[in-house]
Amino acid sequence: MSKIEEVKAMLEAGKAKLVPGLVQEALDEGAEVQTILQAMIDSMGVVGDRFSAGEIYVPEMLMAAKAMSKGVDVLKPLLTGGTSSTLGTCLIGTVEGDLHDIGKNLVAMMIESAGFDVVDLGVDVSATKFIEAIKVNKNVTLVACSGLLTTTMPAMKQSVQEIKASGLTGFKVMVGGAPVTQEYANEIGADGFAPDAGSAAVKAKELVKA
Ligand code: B1M
Repeated sequence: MSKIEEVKAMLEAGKAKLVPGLVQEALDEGAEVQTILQAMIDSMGVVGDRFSAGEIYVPEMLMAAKAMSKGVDVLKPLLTGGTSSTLGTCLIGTVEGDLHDIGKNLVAMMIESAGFDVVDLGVDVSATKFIEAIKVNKNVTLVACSGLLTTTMPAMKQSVQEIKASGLTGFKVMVGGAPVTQEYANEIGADGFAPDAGSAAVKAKELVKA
């Protein structure tokens, strides 16, 4: 079994103590950072499929998520470059009712490395909390809303629409997450959408420079 296959197997088994060491070993053997990251993202897909099939339950999903986070911690210094921040502040959060944060954390990391100061509002972020954060943080140029559940897509819509109706200006609003599409982003009035963390960083720059 290759080192990356071992990372995948241990992540899918929720072995949070073993995954970081295996990720480091994969790096030491010369595996590309993006290859390891993609392997871990694929494994979370496997975990989701097993959950859908009733083979595992929420605690196992949670353990896999913890293992993924620990693995990402090893990659983080290699994913984020040393760009000095000049593009302003990006507020990011997972929308109200939604506790998924792995994708949001990856997006935050990539946006930070693209040259933004990132303020992470965490998970279960209401429209009101987004708006308050726009008011209290300096030079907010981007608000990024993540959502993983179809049931919380209305909360994403509410956030985007309340932010837009708040009268506050000087920033763009971007959305993303597994159930979100460009069509949905257009429908709810977001300024931008990206399907993954890499393209989120590209889109973020594009939006604030426009
Ligand atoms: Co949940 N969960 N979960 N879960 N979970 C999913 C999302 C699900 C698809 C699993 C399944 O059924 N197959 C399903 C949603 C179904 C649906 O809505 N259609 C689901 C469900 C049902 C639930 C619960 C309701 C289960 C229950 O309680 N019965 C519950 C809801 C809790 C809540 O939020 N209120 C729940 C709970 C959990 C855990 C807490 C156990 C855990 C999350 C832990 C954590 O995040 N700290 C968890 C997990 C781990 C998953 C899966 C297995 C993995 C998610 C993940 O981290 N993926 C997931 C199955 C799956 O994704 N296939 C599942 C890896 C991550 C890197 O990808 O987050 O998609 P992702 O992010 C990507 C892109 O989406 C994009 O870039 C990222 C990186 O490339 N992206 C953006 C994300 N945000 C973006 C923002 C952008 C741009 C791009 O711009 C702003």
